[in-house]
Amino acid sequence: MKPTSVAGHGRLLAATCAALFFFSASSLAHDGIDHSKPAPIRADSHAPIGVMGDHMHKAGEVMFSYRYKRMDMSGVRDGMDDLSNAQVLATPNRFFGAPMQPPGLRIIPTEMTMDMHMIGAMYAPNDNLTLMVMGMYMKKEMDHIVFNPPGNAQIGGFTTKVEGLADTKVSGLVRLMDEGPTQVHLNIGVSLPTGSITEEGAILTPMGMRPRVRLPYPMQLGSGTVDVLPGITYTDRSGDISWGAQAMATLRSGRNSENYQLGNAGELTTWAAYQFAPWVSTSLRLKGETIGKISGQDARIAGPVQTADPSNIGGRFIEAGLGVNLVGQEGYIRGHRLAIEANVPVMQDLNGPQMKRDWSLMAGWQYAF
Ligand SMILES: [Cu+2]
Repeated sequence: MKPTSVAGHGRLLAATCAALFFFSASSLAHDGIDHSKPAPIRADSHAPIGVMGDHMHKAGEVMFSYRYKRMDMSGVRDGMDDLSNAQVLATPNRFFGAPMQPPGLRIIPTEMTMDMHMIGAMYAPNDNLTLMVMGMYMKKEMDHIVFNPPGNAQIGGFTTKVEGLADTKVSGLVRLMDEGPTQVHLNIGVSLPTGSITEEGAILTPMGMRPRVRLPYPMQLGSGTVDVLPGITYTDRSGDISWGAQAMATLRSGRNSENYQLGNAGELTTWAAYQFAPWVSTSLRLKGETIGKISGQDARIAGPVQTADPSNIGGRFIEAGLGVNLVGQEGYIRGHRLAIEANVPVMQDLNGPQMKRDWSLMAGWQYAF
């Protein structure tokens, strides 16, 4: 554009054009965005998909999400030491002395898989509060091998399977700080005991019988207690790099109907993400976790197997995760997010003989409007 008119008017026009040019040029240089398109949505404005309650919404916004998580476990470890079958069989049976209970463990879990389907909704009644609810449907499967009463011969194996609704989480995210990219909020939640703690299955005993019994603690679907879930989340970014951290606890209240309480748990996670373009970011995450032992005992859970002993639960874990976040920018895919994250244990120090974590994978879809 060029001013073409005479003297005074010309100079005014020239100044206006120059100002307009500078304004648009500087705004282009600043964010590199063509303003004829809708503003970009950043893939890394959400944490890696494995982090829950990481972001808040603006007043009136609603978000729906679906997450799928698969977790695989195998082998047996006590503390930091892997145990051979012979070492597991040499472990004293807590229930020895009761009818049909041999002195040592005779059933060894070999593999466990968990499949979780999580449906979530978020709603922000105002800018400083986001409400969140998450329901979960869970499937668990555990393979075992069984040894005869002296423990010198394997007599067979069996698999137990359960599936059903797990516990339901309801939380509120309360904004503490909103300084440009620097965001801090409190996570205040409760877990409601919608998951069953009386799941049963058929097993094979060392005597070769196949009774149907109450399954051990790791095969139950819920905690049976109302659990309080306090936490705090920090997120930040600079240019194409974003990062965050979250501390979360699970505090059990009282004992459940079967007279026990799962251990309290604490989790600390931190991540960093790099945005290649607004629609795609990749992340690296570290997670530290501590899970306490069970207090009390379900009188209907007994057997020569490590999982029936309420002191063989939990431990200390460090996991590393690699993730990808995608978000649609235009047309009908605008605002739809897809994300995936894989986690592997870096360290696991287990409370008594338990199966080891191998890996977990989470994939999810999210859409806000
Ligand atoms: Cu959301």
